[in-house]
Amino acid sequence: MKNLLAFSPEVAAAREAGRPIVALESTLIAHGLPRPRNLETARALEDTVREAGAVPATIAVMGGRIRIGLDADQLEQIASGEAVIKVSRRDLPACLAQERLGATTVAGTMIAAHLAGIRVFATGGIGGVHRGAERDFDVSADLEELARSPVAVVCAGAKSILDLSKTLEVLETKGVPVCGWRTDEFPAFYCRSSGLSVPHRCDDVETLARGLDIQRRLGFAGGTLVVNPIDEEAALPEELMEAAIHDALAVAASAGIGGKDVTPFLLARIVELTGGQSVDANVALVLSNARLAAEIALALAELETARAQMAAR
Ligand code: PSU
Ligand code: MN
Repeated sequence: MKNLLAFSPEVAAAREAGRPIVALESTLIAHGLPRPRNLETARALEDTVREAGAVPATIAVMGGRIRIGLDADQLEQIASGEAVIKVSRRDLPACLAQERLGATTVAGTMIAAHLAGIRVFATGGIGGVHRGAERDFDVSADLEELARSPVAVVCAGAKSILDLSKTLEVLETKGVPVCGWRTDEFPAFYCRSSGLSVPHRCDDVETLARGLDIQRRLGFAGGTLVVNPIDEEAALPEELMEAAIHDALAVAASAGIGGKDVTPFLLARIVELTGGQSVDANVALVLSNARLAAEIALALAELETARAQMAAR
C-alpha cells in the first residue's frame, strides 16, 4: 500500500502530529467548475480548512500514485490539464497502472481518504440516482461507496439533475446515516430545500462527532453523509434552477450523452444557462462545507484525545 500512496509534506507532518485532516476531492476542480474559478476555488478550499484549524488534503492520481495533498504545481495540473480522467472506484486500478492524471470523484476520494486514515471529507454535491434511472440504471458509484468506506462526507445535498427522492431511498437501503446540519430537509445544492426530509438532524459538531465515533465502535463499514444547506444569501431561486436543469437534461438526452460523461456534461450546461450565478453559488457552498468539515474533524480529534486520556488513567 505504502508505495501506492504519496503524502504531501504538509499532510505527512499533520499525520505525524496527529492533527485533524480534511480530504478534498479533485473531480469538482477538473470537471465540475469552469476555469479559472476552479483553480481559485481549489486554493480557497485549502485556505478555508487551514483557517478553521485543520489540514487540507486534496486528493488526485498522478504518476501511478494516489496523492494525498497536492503542491501548488500539482493543483494547477488538475485544474488545467487537458486529459484528466474522472476516477471513481472502477477507474482507480487502470489510472494507477497507466500512470495517468486522474481527478477523484466522491467515491474515489473516499477510498483514498480511508486508505490514508482520514475520517472527514468536504465536497459540493454527491452523485446519486439519476432521473430516469429505472430505464438506464444510472446510479452513481458514490452511493455504494458511502455504504463501504468509513468516511464522513460533508456536502450540500445533491443537484436536482438527480432524482433526490430515489437517491434518499437508496441511501436508506444501504444503511447510510444521513444527517441534516441544522436542517430537517435534504438540501438541493443551489437551493436550501427539496421538500424531502432527512432522517436525522444535528445542530452541533460534538454530537455529530460522537455519532461518527459510535458508528465506528459499532463496526459499521460505511460512511456518513452530512448535508449542509447553502447559505441563505448564496442560494438561487428554485424556478431558475429547475428551468436550467430541464434544459440541460433535454440537451444531454438529444446529444446521446451517457455513462460517466453525464454529470460533467450537465454541470457545464447549467453553468452556461445560468451564467456566473450558478458558479458563485457553487463556490459559496463548497467553502461552507470545507469549514464545517474542518470543525467536525476538530471535534472528532478532541473526542479521541479525551478517550485516550481516560484510557491512560
Ligand atoms: N455533483 C456536483 N458537482 C460535481 C460532481 C457531482 O454538483 O463536481 C462530481 C463529484 O465528483 C461526484 C461525481 O462524485 O461528479 C459523480 O459523478 P457520477 O454521477 O458520474 O458518479
Ligand atoms: Mn453515472
